[in-house]
Amino acid sequence: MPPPERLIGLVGKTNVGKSTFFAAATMATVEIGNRPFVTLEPSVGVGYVRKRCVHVELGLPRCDPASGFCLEGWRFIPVKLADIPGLIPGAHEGKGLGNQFLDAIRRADAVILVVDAAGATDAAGNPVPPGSYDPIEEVRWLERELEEWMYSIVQKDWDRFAMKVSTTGENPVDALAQRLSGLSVTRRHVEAALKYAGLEGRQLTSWSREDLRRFVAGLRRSKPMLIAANKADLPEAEDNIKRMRRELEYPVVPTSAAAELALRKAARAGLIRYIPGDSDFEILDESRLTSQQRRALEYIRENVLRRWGSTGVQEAINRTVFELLDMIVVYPVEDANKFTDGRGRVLPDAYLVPRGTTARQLAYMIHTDLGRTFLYAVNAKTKQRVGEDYVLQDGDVIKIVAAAAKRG
Ligand SMILES: Nc1nc2c(ncn2[C@@H]2O[C@H](COP(=O)(O)OP(=O)(O)OP(=O)(O)O)[C@@H](O)[C@H]2O)c(=O)[nH]1
Ligand SMILES: [Mg+2]
Repeated sequence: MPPPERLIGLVGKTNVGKSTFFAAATMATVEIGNRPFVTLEPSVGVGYVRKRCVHVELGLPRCDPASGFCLEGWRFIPVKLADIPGLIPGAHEGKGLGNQFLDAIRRADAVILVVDAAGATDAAGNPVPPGSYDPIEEVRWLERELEEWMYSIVQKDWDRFAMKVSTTGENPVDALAQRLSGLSVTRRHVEAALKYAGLEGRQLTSWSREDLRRFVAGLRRSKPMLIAANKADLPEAEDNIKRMRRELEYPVVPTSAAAELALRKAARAGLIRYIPGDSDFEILDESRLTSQQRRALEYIRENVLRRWGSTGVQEAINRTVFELLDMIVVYPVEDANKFTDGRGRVLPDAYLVPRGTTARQLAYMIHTDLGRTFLYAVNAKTKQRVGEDYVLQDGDVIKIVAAAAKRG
């Protein structure tokens, strides 16, 4: 069984382009519209990180991905994305669509906060002239809404929980991690939040409401977050993005989800050659373009690709996975000389695993039996044997050798 796919939640104010980002990244069909609350239910789809494929480094002519795909030497490895209905200030009190659907990000490993960097929508998501609304203000109240949502989950039955922990003498860190595992909060996150709140070593029963709030503030920070400064194609976005980069404590990636969606559609229709994440595209057949299509493509080239280097959608996903979640890519194979699996497929699997994963842990991800009967691994690039504690490096190609079993 391959490692669980990472889940990235797309969160933000209503009418900022979350569904457009989702549609561009997954090529799924979802409703998009310039008014508040178009999306009513969360949906999950498959997007991809983009990385140079190891088949290029190994001098192989091609590879055979079992999932995802490889385009001109770029390997696209699946990650899950969740498109979530939009928020407005007061969502935690039920305003707009409320915040029940934030439950969709409970299991999210990281969040891309999609923000209208052009300020073209007011706090309630109504269209206004670009430049009218401050995206930094948007980020600040979104943080508050996320925190209120988490608080409502954490404080539920708190007194009884605190009492139980104190009477059973359970380790509070373990108890909290257990209690919050549904928020994909781990022991490490709990420790960081306790430290942030200055509550290390304090009895849970002695916490005041204020203490609990500070703890939740710390917890919110444990959900890694990146800002997609969307609508970056509009001229009003430029100064806002500069300010956001200066003032916000999150990575800020300028994006034009609308441009990415248009480019992917044009590529799929065979009108242009464009690999998601590229800094330019190539028109394949001038004669098939309407003048309107040509103008739209020119607009994207001038206002997005030349200005920002790419549409930013791929960069936002890549940085979320590789920087915020600190994942690396490893390629398990069964034949360390041919770089194939048992069926002769070249480099079929590209696993996203946390940095620090060992050879033995990788074996377990492939198959529990393989983990149990692990003997040693072979680094297929160097043909060297490595032991169970070998820490995998980004781009490693690894063969696992196990006892008895034929597999490996
Ligand atoms: N200029 C510009 N407009 C965009 C961009 N991305 C999305 N839009 C437009 O913004 C509007 C809202 O897009 P959606 O993707 O439906 O927004 P949403 O955040 O999913 O909104 P709700 O689901 O209603 O909360 C649409 O008119 C999109 O065409 C962008 O990068 N640039
Ligand atoms: Mg939507």
